[in-house]
Amino acid sequence: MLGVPLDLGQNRRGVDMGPSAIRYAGVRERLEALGYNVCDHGDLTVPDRYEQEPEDDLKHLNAVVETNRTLAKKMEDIASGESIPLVFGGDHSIAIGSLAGITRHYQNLGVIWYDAHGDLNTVETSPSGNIHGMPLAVSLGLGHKSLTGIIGQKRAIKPENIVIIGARALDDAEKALIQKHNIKVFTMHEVDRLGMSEVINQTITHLKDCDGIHVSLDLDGLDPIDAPGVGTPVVGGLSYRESHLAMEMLEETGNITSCEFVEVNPILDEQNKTAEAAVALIGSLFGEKIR
Ligand code: 4U7
Ligand code: MN
Ligand code: MN
Ligand code: MN
Repeated sequence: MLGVPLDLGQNRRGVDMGPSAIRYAGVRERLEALGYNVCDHGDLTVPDRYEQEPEDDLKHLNAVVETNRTLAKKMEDIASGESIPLVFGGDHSIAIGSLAGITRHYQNLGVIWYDAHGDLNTVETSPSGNIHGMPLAVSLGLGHKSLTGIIGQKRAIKPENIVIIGARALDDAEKALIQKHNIKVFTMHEVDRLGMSEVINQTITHLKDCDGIHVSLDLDGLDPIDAPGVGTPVVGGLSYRESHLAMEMLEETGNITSCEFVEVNPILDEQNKTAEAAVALIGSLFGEKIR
């Protein structure tokens, strides 16, 4: 386990407390009860928001780059062993560093992006300038060169190795990019039509040639009723039960090699409900069964 209490990839205060909230919700005990030998690497030291200069088009670029460089090195170390890296955010910009590190060990990594958003903006297309809306584009090698520089190669992830699940708030430029690169997306429309069981079956088929699969779960993929403690909630999302089913089915494949749970914001939450949902989903992704 590794916490990355970074909040500079977006505007709302509080997401830096995500790792504490997830730990407080009992993630370690949950994993130990499943028989795992848990190694907690603690939280990465991140630059403080109060010490930041205001920046215009790309907010807090240098601090986000610095944090993700450190994270990439750390992830490269953790992923090299027998262990399954489990990262707690922090905002979603930390996926830049985690994917940069993990892909040093995989030729053909698959990524499941469980999110209300596409996170496929670049500095040119971003409506907000917030880097948490850009990590998937960066992983494809698209965006500001300081960000893509972290991944160290042209692209960390191939477009055909991405599956987005739960999308319901895509910007126009993101839609164009999805079409251009033919990225597999199960929007809420497809989830409603197919059901989560079929969505996950098709996801598994889509990623069958990957040598590892990383799950990047943004808690705003869930409906705000089940996960109110997020900075960018979008109504009409994935339910708690659908999300459990998704995690359980992914666990059954035995092919998940790393994961991250991001965007938990305890300040906006209702009695740690969102962190508790994250921990329950982590339980399912690591093999917890109802029976
Ligand atoms: B998250 C947004 F414009 N697309 O780029 C943007 F709607 O990591 C939101 O998925 C990004 O929570 C949300 O700022 C990023 C906006
Ligand atoms: Mn999101
Ligand atoms: Mn996201
Ligand atoms: Mn968000």
